Amino acid sequence: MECSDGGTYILYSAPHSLYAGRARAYLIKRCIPFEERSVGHSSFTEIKPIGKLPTIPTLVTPNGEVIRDGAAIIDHFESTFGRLFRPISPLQDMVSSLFDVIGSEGLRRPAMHYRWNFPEDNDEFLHYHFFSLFRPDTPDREQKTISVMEMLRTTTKMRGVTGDTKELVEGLYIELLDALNSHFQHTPYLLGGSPCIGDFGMLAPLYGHLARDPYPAALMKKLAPRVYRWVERMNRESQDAPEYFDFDTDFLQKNEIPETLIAVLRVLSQDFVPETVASAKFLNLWLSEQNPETGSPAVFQLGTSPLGNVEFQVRDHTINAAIAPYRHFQLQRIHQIFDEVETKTQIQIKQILKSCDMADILNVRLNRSIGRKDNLEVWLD
Ligand SMILES: N[C@@H](CCC(=O)N[C@@H](CS)C(=O)NCC(=O)O)C(=O)O
Repeated sequence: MECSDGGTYILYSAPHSLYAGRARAYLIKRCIPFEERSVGHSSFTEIKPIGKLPTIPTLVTPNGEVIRDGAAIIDHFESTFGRLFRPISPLQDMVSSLFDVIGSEGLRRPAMHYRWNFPEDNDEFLHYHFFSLFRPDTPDREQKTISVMEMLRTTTKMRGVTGDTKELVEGLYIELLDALNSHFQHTPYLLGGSPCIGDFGMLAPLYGHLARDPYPAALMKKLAPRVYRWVERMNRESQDAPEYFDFDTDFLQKNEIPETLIAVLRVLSQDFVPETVASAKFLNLWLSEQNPETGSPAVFQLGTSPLGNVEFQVRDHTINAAIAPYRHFQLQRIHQIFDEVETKTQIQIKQILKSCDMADILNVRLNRSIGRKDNLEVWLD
């Protein structure tokens, strides 16, 4: 199968970035030749205006196309060079897409908490990484490093981690590690012998923050060795699954969704569903009041939350988190998969979502769609 258009790609990224980890793993698994560059590289100045936001990952293809956003980078390869990591079975495709959106949007609380709330263990390591983003001749390099780190530390609260919710966030994360660790007893990847789109989404928080920063890395190694091995495996070109002995390299049998994976989704549903329901309610009201122009941005700069916050309940705790339309943008794929299949398959999808307490996800739809134009997520008609 043709994998790429032959030349070398440039990936603007950073070793400690949450979202860059997802795109990097995809390029590795797809055997795409690429060179990683820092956002501090002089060439990024020309790329930034085309990417519209200075976020990583941003990819430049051999013919000069600039693609900002991890999901868009993956979609580019899946649609241009062949569908390799999106299962053909609509049930598996739906589960894979669900893991993708939860990985990229639903695990920011543990990812931020375990990065920023353990300064004694993490800060020296993080300082090295953030300092290294700036070129050595950058004026006030140290001060700039501290400012970036302090700005990002505030996003922990923005996502809903406070003194009142900290234990809940930790409890849910430990349950997730436990459930994933049990699942990986049976298969090397979420859906069998090959990674799916959902593996890449889940890798975003589970690699860049949770498997690398000193405090959570130790926790993962100690509590969930199989999850740690999956993180390693996802960053290697080969299947890297010797401990599964003769496991093949395909997805599981048509339509098979293992019970251990349902158990993982059940853990994830606990805050993902109420947050998504509350966020959709908020945004639908906001859309009817503000009626944003078609083509206006539905994405904002990191550290800002211009739309406001929502409150939702998880196990008797109230979480207050910033609104991010992006999760609804990604959920559109799940709605599209559901809408396009025959009734019999729709019933099976509903059964699976019900069994993992995610039935509401199908009904949580915004009154306006979100699309992508010139590298930005924008409101459509
Ligand atoms: N939706 C984007 C999010 C990318 C993102 O927020 N990346 C972070 C680093 S992990 C970033 O570049 N932040 C810098 C900024 O927003 O200015 C994606 O999936 O690629």
